[in-house]
Amino acid sequence: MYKVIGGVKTRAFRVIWMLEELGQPFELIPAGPRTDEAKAYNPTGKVPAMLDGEELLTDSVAIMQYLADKHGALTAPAGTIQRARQDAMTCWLIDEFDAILWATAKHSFVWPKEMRVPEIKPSLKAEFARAASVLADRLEGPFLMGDEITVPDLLAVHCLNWSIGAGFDPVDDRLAEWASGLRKRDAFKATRARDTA
Ligand SMILES: N[C@@H](CCC(=O)N[C@@H](CS)C(=O)NCC(=O)O)C(=O)O
Repeated sequence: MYKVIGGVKTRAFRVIWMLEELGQPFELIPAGPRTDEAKAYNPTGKVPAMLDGEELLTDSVAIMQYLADKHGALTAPAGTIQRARQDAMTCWLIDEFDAILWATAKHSFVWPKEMRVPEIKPSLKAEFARAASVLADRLEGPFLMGDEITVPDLLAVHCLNWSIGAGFDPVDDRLAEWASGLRKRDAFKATRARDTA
């Protein structure tokens, strides 16, 4: 059985959501970022990490894509043009969504006070809003890559939820509507339910 190290208030949410979508059983080992529990698995203290048997995997996006490939769902097959486009979308989301949110977190509470530059936050929020409108313009089907749900859908919705929690401005209505459709999925609800479990 898979073992996920982390909690749903972190990027581990993405991995748990993917496992729920795939219907794969897993054990959740609660561990906050940089805690001794996290370091017992991943020396950097970063979460999520995941054990597949004896093998430790790190980085939420790498783990999501590994699971999708391994179970042959929520992804285009490797070596196809669709997969290259899907991976481009994943990379774009890391650059334009995740990195902006993470920079905001670092300047809010992650870094020690003396390293924070709060004045940068309005600019990061504006950059995120611009990226969100670009994504809204790119929405073509029920999912980011068209008719099928894929890894970038989970990544993008997690980032949008993170942006709401971080007090960013609401995104374009088209994007909000698409995200709200994804939040109705049983796998999403099961993941969220772990927050209060
Ligand atoms: N790119 C990594 C980032 C992991 C990460 O930074 N996680 C945060 C919690 S969401 C963390 O563990 N932070 C602790 C630290 O940076 O020291 C991923 O997607 O898994």
